[in-house]
Amino acid sequence: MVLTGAQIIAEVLLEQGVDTIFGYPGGAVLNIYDTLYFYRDRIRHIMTAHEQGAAHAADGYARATGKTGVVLATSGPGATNIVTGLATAYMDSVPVVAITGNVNTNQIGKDSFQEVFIGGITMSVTKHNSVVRRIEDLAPTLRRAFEIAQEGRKGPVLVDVPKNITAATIEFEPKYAVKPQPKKKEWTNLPEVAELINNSRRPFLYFGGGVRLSEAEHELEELMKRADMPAAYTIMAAGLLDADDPNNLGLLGMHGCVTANLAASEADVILAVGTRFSDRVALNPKKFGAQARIVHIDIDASEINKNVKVYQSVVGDVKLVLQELLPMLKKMSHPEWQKTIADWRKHDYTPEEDPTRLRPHQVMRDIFAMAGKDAYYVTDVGQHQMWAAQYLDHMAPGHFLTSGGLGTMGYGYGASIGACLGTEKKYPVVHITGDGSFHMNMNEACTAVSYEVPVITVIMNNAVLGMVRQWQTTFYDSRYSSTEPERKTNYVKVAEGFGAKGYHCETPEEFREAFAAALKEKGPVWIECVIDRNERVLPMIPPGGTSEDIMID
Ligand SMILES: Cc1ncc(C[n+]2csc(CCOP(=O)(O)OP(=O)(O)O)c2C)c(N)n1
Repeated sequence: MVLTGAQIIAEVLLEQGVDTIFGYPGGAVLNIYDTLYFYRDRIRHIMTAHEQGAAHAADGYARATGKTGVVLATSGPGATNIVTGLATAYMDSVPVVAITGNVNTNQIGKDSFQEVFIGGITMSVTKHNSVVRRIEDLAPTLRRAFEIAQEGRKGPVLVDVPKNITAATIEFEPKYAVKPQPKKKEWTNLPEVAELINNSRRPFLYFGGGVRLSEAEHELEELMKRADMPAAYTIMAAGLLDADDPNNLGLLGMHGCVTANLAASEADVILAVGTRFSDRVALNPKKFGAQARIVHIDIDASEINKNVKVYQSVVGDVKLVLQELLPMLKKMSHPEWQKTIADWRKHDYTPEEDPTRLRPHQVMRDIFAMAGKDAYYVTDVGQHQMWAAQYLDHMAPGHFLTSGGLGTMGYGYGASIGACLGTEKKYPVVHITGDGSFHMNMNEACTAVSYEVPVITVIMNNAVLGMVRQWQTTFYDSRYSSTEPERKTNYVKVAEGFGAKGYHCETPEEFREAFAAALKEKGPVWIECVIDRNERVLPMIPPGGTSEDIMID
């Protein structure tokens, strides 16, 4: 059948199983939007308040469903508005396909109205991108974009489509999309890796988001059990382990648990799985795991020896590698190592309870107790993000959504909307934010209202840019330069202005009441929690530090 470029885009989306996309219209994508009008019963288009929100929504949708998220934006400012969303997805390996409109091919390179070279701009924050210059390339380029987004290490791909290409016509042949599957390889050094683990007296497992992406939670738990291997994780894997598992040492790195960081320093073998030794974990890459032989298992060969030099490496899908490794491991027990760890645990940081005011760890625990394991928890960036990672308990796999790599303030609301719509509003979605971050994305409340998305936003209002201010307290002699903005925002009124519900809470009792009411709402709710501006995220290791530099007060 002969179709226009715009129709081909819609048809390829359907081929790929896409039923929801996030975007914002404009001149260069008018043909696409006109076509979407005719496909509206099969492709749901969610119009956000801002293209950045749409990009984060596509990301949240992808993280929550495992499918590829799709964002559509017009040329020029529409395209540049999605850049932060793509960079966020890129850093956290999230499969997203971005379709941008552009000026007609004969206007490219002439500083035409709303022209930017989005391919150049996004080159370093996408796995791949292309400008479609001929109608015959449109369907294959789009299909390939979906493959690349899901293949190997997942990530965002951008396809830029000039307006005349969306109007041009060509014969279109439908194809069945096949989702790329992880590939088995010959991992010849697995017996050596197994021997290292079998002979270790102080083994330590450190894992990240790759475990979730390859759905290897079961294999990971099996490994911990069989090798009696204490484990710690990055923020990308927060909530994957049962909090009561005796081998769960908690978060690792800058704001990680004392025990986890000490264990990394004292281990004789470190198995790093689906992770990348980021500077938030290997704060001092030369000293990270100084006493250990390090084995790195990761899908991306370019991560091997990038930040930390390792003794052995296995490049491949984490689940498949672990499935082969497990039968080679002996059933071990390490009573001495476990005793040392138990002693360290006594020094782990525990904040004090206070029933009269809102303390961050209590709020997180109350949220988890009321929303439960199956809720989705989505954060913005700052102290509240770390409190969420530290104190939310054992979540269902993939139910903790956070901008780990880029640290994007403003990620949370869009991502929450994407997660909630992607999962057909089946689970509570709790958006945990700070007052600073929320001022970057609260405009998306209108999207949540329009589409009746029942996201519960908990605003941890310390009236300051808490995380930056904490650094100023610690490293800049408490000179609070531009971190105390003295905003006068009345969250309850603003929520109501958007057509949402708002609550203001100052005590645990008020919070629990508001949260219980919010869980019953059909639309978005904001709950402002007033907390002290001097609350800090502890423990903390300064950049470049080691476990010797852990601060707990
Ligand atoms: C887009 C963006 N701009 C700036 C920063 C730097 N930054 C990191 S945390 C933070 C403060 C966040 O404040 P808030 O959202 O109120 O959270 P809190 O730390 O108080 O919990 C800032 C400014 C960032 N991460 N992202």
